Amino acid sequence: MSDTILVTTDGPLRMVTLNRPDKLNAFNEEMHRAFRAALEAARDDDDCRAVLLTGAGRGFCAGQDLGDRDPAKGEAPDLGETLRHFYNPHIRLIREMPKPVIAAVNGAAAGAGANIALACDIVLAARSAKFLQAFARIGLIPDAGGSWSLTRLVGPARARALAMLAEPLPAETAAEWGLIWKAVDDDLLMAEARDMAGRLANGPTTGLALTKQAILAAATNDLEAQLDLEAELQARAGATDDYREGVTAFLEKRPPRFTGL
Ligand code: LHQ
Repeated sequence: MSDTILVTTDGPLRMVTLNRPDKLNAFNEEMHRAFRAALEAARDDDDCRAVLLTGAGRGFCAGQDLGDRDPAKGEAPDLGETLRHFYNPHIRLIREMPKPVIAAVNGAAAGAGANIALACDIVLAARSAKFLQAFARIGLIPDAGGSWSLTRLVGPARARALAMLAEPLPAETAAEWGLIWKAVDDDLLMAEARDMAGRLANGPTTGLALTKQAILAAATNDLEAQLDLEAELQARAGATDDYREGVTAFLEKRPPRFTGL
């Protein structure tokens, strides 16, 4: 098991830590493989009911390790293949994970590192963290789903400026603009993120998974298609043990004990 990704388990909560702190957790191939394996394991383990993603050291993730994709070292690398093989599967795994994925952005989130955070369901960031679409600084376009997420989260005017100017966006502005959920004091970030992720890990997992599916589909559906989808997904949510437990607990005026089933 590679030490570029650390995985710990706390009951139903899985914590995944990007761990190349000397490189601000930039991705090399070993880390790509370990990250994918950690996401697949979280997806496939029914005892895991939420994932908390963060970075070791002072950064969250500086995107691709540029030393690993240096065009000056021989033949120019095929970046399309890097995306198809590595980043695109990461983004699909996060978006399609049938349980909540929370990002605790502890420091700089740059390039694909920023866009991996934006693929998560809820993003908390330390007040000192910054989001940087660094791509234009090296002649590239936003990838790892960034051109899609940015445009939908903050609209095309802000997406274009963020991508073309490649200026760092402070966490508080990111929250004001709706790019992320919340900026919190640096020393409170991990406690707040663990608390939130722990609550979600004890939540109605199937209903939460269907919720993220509905919101993802809303990005491309028209209202008619979305109403049909809501009816279909709600039928599934309504058939869960957790729906029965939620209603019973409400009527009995006690907190629900969800099992995720
Ligand atoms: C790094 C990196 C890094 C290597 C910091 N690589 N060492 C997809 C397809 C295929 C290929 C291309 O890419 C992509 C997607 C992408 O992600 S493209 C975008 C790649 N990322 C960037 O361009 C960001 C580069 N990093 C930065 O701009 C800065 O490091 C930020 C603004 C993130 C942080 O700045 P500082 O806080 O001033 O830290 P620093 O620059 O001093 O970095 C600390 C160390 O980390 C340093 O190493 P050193 O040995 O000098 O201490 C950096 O060289 C290293 N590092 N990012 N991406």
